[in-house]
Amino acid sequence: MLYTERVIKSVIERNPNQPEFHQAAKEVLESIAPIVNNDPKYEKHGILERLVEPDRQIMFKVTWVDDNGNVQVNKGYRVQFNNAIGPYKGGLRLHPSVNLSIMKFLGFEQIFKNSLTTLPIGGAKGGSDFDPKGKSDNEIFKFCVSFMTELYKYIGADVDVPAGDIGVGAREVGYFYGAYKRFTGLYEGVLTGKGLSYGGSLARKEATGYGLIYFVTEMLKDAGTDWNGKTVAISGAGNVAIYAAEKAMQMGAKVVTMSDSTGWIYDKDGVDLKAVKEIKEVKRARLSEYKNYRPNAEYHTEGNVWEAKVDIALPCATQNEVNLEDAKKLVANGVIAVGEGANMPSYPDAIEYFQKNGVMFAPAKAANAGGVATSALEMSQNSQRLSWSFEEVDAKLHGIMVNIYKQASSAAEKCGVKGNLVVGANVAGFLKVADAMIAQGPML
Ligand code: NDP
Ligand code: 2IT
Repeated sequence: MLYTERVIKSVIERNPNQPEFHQAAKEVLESIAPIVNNDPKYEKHGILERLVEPDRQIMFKVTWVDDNGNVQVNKGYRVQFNNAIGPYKGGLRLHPSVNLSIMKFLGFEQIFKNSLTTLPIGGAKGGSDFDPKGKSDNEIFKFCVSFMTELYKYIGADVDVPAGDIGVGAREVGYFYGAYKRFTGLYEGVLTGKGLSYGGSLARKEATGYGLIYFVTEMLKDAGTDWNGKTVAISGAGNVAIYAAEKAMQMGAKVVTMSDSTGWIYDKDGVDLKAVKEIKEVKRARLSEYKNYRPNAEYHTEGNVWEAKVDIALPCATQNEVNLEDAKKLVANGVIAVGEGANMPSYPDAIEYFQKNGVMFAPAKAANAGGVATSALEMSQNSQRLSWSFEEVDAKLHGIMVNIYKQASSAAEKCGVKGNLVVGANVAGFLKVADAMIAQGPML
């Protein structure tokens, strides 16, 4: 059995009941198989066995008292996967579905994504099964402080730098940061996605969504086309979805769908983003309210956004939200490109179906790397004790996304699978990390 096949088998055997982690590991290992199986140095250094085992998995109890005086208990996690090329870096997710499998798939993906950014950041992820929905501001604060009573021991500006993800935006990062500062007495860049008044970076809020559009722009350009006049389906209505929609519109596209966990909107005239921002960012309400702003739009609780006839699809909500059936619908409706804003939003058979049907496919770890890349720019600004203008950060983000596209497409070409950015991104991300691991010896 080939080296990569043996490691895939052992990942499945040694990590039972972690389907998301298996899925992420399998995709990376299958992509890099031609390279790794043809050069004995990787096996000699045990690179794959070391890569698929996190350096450390911290699991802890988070207790807090709700507004009714009841004690609540949640599970807290931080998976520090790999720090070969820089301090651990990756978001914190607050969602009831969070479990170790999801933390590990996200932390594993983050290693290669962060490598692709060309910036010095390792891979990690954390979070909790806490459900922020319907919680008061006071409850969110109490949860965040309690979470940090444990997490602060394991992080630091040069150790591990968390940020936002699902359920964690500027408000939560602020509470985490205040608690960290109180517990340690340190005023340092230990988190990114901070508010602008205390060390945050301009353009970090927009970065993942804008970066996704910059990446897809390069992919479209290679095919001789652009966003102008294209119809776009976006899932999600959170941080990534909103700013992907904003930039796509600036590029001349018409976004016709968005969704949240209770339903989805179809607005044939183009989504009113101001309304979506008010509903989701200000009121923290449900997308069903969209009809109050645009009575002619459709709101559905059945089916999903992939039913809409569009040219470009951008899944920006969560993992495994595009299955084979969805892929078939999109292809039948003439989709030309798919860009993943969320992490691992497409099932493997859906990706295969897109690729077999000539749909351009921008994989998450390349296409959504703009968020973490701008987090790394926030770290740079914090270290310098300076802050850069919006234009400066946005220009750097743009350059990084163009560079990631070049890395992924040229790696794909070198591997003999021109245009396969899944393989290209995995190979390009892997090579740098493996090189750094070999150079530093078999310590971790
Ligand atoms: P947000 O919490 O801001 O938004 C998430 C959106 O997706 C919400 O509209 C939410 O609906 C919806 N959603 C979340 N989970 C589900 C679910 N299980 N089923 C249906 N809808 C769901 O998160 P982000 O926008 O930050 O993150 C979205 C995706 O992008 C995630 O996969 C994340 O890992 C990824 N990502 C985020 C980055 C960032 O910088 N924030 C960077 C790179 C990737 P509702 O409002 O009802 O909760
Ligand atoms: O998935 C991701 O890349 C993020 N949630 C952003 C992580 C970060 O450290 O900015």
